[in-house]
Amino acid sequence: FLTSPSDLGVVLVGFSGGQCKPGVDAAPTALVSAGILDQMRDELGYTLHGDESVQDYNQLRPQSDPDHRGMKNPRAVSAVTQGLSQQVYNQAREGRMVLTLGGDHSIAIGTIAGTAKAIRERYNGRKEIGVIWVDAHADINTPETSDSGNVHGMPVAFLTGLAKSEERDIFGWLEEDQRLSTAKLVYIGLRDVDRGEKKILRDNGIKAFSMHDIDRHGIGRVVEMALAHIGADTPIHLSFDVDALDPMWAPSTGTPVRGGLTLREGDYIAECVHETGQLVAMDLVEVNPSLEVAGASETVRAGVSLVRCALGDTLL
Ligand code: 5AB
Ligand code: MN
Ligand code: MN
Ligand code: MN
Repeated sequence: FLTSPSDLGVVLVGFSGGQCKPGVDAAPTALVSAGILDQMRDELGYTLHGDESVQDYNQLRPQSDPDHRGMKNPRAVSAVTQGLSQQVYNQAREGRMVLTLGGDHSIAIGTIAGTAKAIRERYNGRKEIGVIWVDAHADINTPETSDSGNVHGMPVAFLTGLAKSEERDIFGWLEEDQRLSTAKLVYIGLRDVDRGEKKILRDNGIKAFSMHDIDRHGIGRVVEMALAHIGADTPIHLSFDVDALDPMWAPSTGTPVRGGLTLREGDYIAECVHETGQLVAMDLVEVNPSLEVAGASETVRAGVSLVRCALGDTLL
């Protein structure tokens, strides 16, 4: 599905406005300092494209940004994700794999909108992307079902059109060719899903593998079923929230939930997605080096490992 398989578009997003805890904007710098881009170049052999200096997207604050339908920082998150959708689209349009390092998970509104549009164009509207969303959370609240008002808990609702907006400066810019079908979405790792979200998942028949499913079937079978749901003919965008991992492996994140994936299970998901040859884009989000500082380097290392596995690092 990639026309230039050894070219990697890199998007570094220092942004924290989709939630309330400062520090998640520092993740791209921490990941780059840990050598993630050097490893992509020197060990995995990619040619890198895009701005390798981290953009401070927190600067992009509208003059006035009052809550809207309960959403916090709605115009800021909208402006950042709209810009990102263009940036990711520009890279994907060249046939490159696109790697985005966040930032909180609200940024996936932009990254997935960008790949969705690029893939539709590449196949003249005959193909759409599938998304594998690896997370402790479903991130499918609408502004109305959300208790927190944090947009990082809503990206999937906006991307699928389950949440819609008429205001151009508050996600009204999202167009049909930037959207994701609920049928082409699959979750792995869920264990903290809000009541309203459970109803949305049920009502729309969305495929989801919780930690319970992983305990029952094992990670091998779950990944097999998830990939079968997406289908071998479908380009994949992998959106990986580091909080899918158990806090034992990734303590430095804004909304940790115990009982999660081991690092090996996370790496295994990423390796299997790579093996399909269908991966066209990956997000790594929600690393917050300023939380649980003792475990920050562990969390960063876990993030580097997940990206390496998804982009083709092999054990043997
Ligand atoms: B994350 C919660 N469902 O909507 C909400 O980390 C948590 O991107 C969202 O997965 C967690 O605020 C968002 C309670
Ligand atoms: Mn999460
Ligand atoms: Mn998330
Ligand atoms: Mn989180």
